[in-house]
Amino acid sequence: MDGPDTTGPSTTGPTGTGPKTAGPMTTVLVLNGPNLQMLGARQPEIYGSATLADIAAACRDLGAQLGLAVDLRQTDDEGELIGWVHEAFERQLPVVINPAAFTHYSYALRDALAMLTSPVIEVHLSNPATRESFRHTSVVSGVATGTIAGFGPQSYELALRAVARQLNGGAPGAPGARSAPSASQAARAAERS
Ligand code: CA2
Repeated sequence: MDGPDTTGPSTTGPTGTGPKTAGPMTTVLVLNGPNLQMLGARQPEIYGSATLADIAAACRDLGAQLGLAVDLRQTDDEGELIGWVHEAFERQLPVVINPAAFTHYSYALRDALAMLTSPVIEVHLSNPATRESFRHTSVVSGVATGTIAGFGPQSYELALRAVARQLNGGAPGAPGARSAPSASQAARAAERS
């Protein structure tokens, strides 16, 4: 499970078996950082027994219900991950991202995510706040719309639901950084549309 999913749709209109919601499907990039291809094989006591392929299938199923075409990717390479964030910027796509260990130290990833004007949901399978102290810092959280952690594979499903809500105007009373974009973010988004 790595690299762009070229088997699935990119951006597409509804099909006969497509979304229950009306209108074209929005592609959401579900990006995964280093070692997450090992899910299901190691440390099930921390990360559960589901594989990344299981998570991808569940995300695609839920995405179809929400009108989202899920493009799930994984890489161990920081540069490749940042390249995918640049792609999200160019295509103005929402992002769900489990940055794995990059969460805790990659300022380069943070800077890339900070460019986005689309929703960015940080997800974690485990709850890093309950683990070693080095995991208590996320350099990504401050530029994410929101963070969902500790629910195992369900974290991804909750994140997709959050994306769908954000694309429909956001949840009332939840003024996330990106549900109320800054003036400069809004200006950049307007320039590119
Ligand atoms: O809980 C999460 O989702 C994490 O992002 C997972 C990262 C960890 O560095 C973060 O602190 C929290 C680790 C991903 C490695 O995944 C493995 C899966 C199975 C076996 C070994 C590693």
